[in-house]
Amino acid sequence: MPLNSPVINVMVTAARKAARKLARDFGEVENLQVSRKGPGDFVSAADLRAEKIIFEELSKARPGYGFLMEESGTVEGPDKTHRWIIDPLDGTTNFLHGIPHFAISIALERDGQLVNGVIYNPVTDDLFVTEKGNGAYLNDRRLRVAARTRLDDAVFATGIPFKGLDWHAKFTREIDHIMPQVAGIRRFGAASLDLAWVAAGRFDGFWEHGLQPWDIAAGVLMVKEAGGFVSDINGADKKMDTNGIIAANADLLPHLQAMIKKAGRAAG
Ligand code: 2AM
Ligand code: CA
Repeated sequence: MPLNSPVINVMVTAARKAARKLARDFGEVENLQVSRKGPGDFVSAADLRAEKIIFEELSKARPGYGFLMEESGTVEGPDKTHRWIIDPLDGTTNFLHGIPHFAISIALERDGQLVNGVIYNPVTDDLFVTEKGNGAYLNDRRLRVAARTRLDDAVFATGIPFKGLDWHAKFTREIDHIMPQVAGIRRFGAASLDLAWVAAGRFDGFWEHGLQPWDIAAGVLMVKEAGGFVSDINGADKKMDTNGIIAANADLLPHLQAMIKKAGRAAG
């Protein structure tokens, strides 16, 4: 891994340690598919266990840093300049269903700016790492967003709103509007990996409403360090505390933003 600063090593060590447990638990989940009760409670416990492993590893290596975690929320530390943003299991629905597409996502903020990110898929052993100013890597390969400029050629990833959200109709309009203009649309179910795959040039772009900081923090830096751009869902500067995201290369981002805006206007 060409990025091997001390802090990256700390993050990778924590991610790999949690991943070993998560991968074993995933094996068990595959067995539980056929049980009547299903794997729900088991998965919640696996999620928490992974978060605890990451929390303990990072606390040991960098005492005093703050935390924002999907399961345990905010933990303030005496060091107010650093904050870890952690999703111990992104793609929970996939994990629950035995679909091998999920990841651990860890980002580090310094003075409110993203400075490091690690996204790790324990099943494929894809390790994405990034450092502000020093690029983004998948294992040993430097990442660069795709160079495609034409919508006709573009494959975009998105997130289909799940149960309990109130923008299903808006999403349907977006699909109606965007689908005929692009080569393809994909829905894989783990936002951290969607962004990592934009960084890797696999997807030409990604949009999703309603995402939380832990879903996207590492991925946002990954995309930027691979030469891509991100905005919030309205096309404004992406802030960690606003929901929704659009990511793509410099040519396609304005097109994707415009299509999403137009679909929204169609609602009246
Ligand atoms: P999660 O797996 O950590 O929950 C998929 O659309 C993206 O939305 C994933 O990154 C997923 O992260 C997030 N998400 C949040 N709440 C969700 C839910 N109830 N069902 C599915 N995905 C959810
Ligand atoms: Ca998540």
